[in-house]
Amino acid sequence: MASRDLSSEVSRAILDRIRKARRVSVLTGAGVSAESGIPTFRGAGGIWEKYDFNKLATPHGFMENPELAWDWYQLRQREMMKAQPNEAHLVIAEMEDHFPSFAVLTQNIDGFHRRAGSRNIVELHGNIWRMRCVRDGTIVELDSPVEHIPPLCQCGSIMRPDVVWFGEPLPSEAIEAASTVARESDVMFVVGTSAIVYPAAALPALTKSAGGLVVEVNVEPTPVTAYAALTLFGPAGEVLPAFWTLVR
Ligand code: BJW
Repeated sequence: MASRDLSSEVSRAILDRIRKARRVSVLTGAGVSAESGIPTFRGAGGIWEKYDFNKLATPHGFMENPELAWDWYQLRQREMMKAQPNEAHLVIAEMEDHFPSFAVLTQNIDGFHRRAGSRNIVELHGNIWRMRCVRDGTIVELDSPVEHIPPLCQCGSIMRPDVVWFGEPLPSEAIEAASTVARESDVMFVVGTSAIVYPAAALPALTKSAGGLVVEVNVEPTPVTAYAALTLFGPAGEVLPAFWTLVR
């Protein structure tokens, strides 16, 4: 398939700013993994159409029925284990070698950025390949889907996925690091996020208000579209490689 030509959509001034940028970040959401076959949360065919987030992605829902939540996380671990990072993850990893300072700020828990070769990654919503004891906070790293549901800690308590559910604070070091990166970014790319879940959704506005350039990649408009210098509409796995060809 011929790659998309974006030359008429991107101004020379924007290309110049990106080429001269020293500090660059990429905020990613579920849309960046969509072409790997991982469903997004919202919109047609999204996870929340089929599953009730109150039961699966809140601390209260989990404690009411840990088996139900773990069944769902085990299913997702199996899907994510089988899937591969796509062209968008790979181009984002390639970008890291091009700029003096570069960070991936991801809301995704799938670990695909690391698998694609990105190194400086801030995971805002945790990681599906870690679990945490609900009583003593012991962390266990996983390299394959959980076998027994619910998994138990050595202390006898239930383990939970080490992810951030609604109503829970983000890990303070992650949101602090991401906020600093956002404020200092000359350019932030915002890729495949609906940009409605806070506090991550506020990061592009930090870049913008500090004088940085916000460039969005999405298949549809989001709240970021209103203030981005440029939105490239289309699947990230097609748009990002074509865009990177123009910049390099
Ligand atoms: C493509 C594409 C392709 C498709 N190419 N693009 C009002 C104001 C402010 C805040 C709140 C409020 N009311 C409630 C809150 C708080 C709440 C919140 O923001 N709610 C909003 C929904 C209103 N936030 C929280 O609760 C957070 N915590 C918090 O605020 O703590 C405060 C606190 C402080 C001190 C003490 C206690 C509390 C926590 C949020 C946690 C979110 N967790 C989840 C689940 C993670 C674990 C898991 O995966 O199992 O995180 S929910 C889900 O949403 C997941 C995602 O990371 C997150 C964001 O979604 P994302 O990634 O943007 O995906 P989608 O599906 O929404 O969008 C996909 C996009 O891709 C779309 O735009 C598509 O068009 C696009 N796309 N294919 C490019 N091929």
